[in-house]
Amino acid sequence: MSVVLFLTILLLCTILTITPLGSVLKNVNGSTDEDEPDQPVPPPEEPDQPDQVEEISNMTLATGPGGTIPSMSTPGEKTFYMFTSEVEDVNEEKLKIAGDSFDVKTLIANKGDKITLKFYNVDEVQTERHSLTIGDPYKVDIDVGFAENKNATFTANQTGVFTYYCKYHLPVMTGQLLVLP
Ligand SMILES: [Cu+2]
Repeated sequence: MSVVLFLTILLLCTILTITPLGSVLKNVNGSTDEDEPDQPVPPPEEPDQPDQVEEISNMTLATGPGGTIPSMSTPGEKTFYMFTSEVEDVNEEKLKIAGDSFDVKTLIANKGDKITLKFYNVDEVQTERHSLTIGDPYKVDIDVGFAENKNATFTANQTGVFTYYCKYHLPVMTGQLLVLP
């Protein structure tokens, strides 16, 4: 009888020692179970990642045939594309001003930059001329008729703020060229 009792106690002790281990193991598993709910969170992000890659690849296709995204800033060079623009609903007779403007109203460059201005007359009125003119010291005068476009290139040797304007639509059709030191 005492042997049976001893065996029973031994069995109970074994169960008691194993059970905490089991629960510890369960806790370890439990902690990974807790991590698993986080794992379903990334899957919603995963569909986004292909979209981002797609967008970037589209940008790459749109901007660079070499497959890299160009920085669009060549040291010492700046190219500006400028279009004529029209402010809608300007009653020119009542206000005594034109509704014309440049689409870009501020140009920023560094001293020494080789600046290229590309000016496009996109005015719907066929008789309307526009100019992109800068006085001293740069002496730029691009004059374009209907659907024309022309370029001008100069070096920004002098710092300061310089007004550019259209000879035909003063004083409203103006902008500022800022040349930083
Ligand atoms: Cu003009």
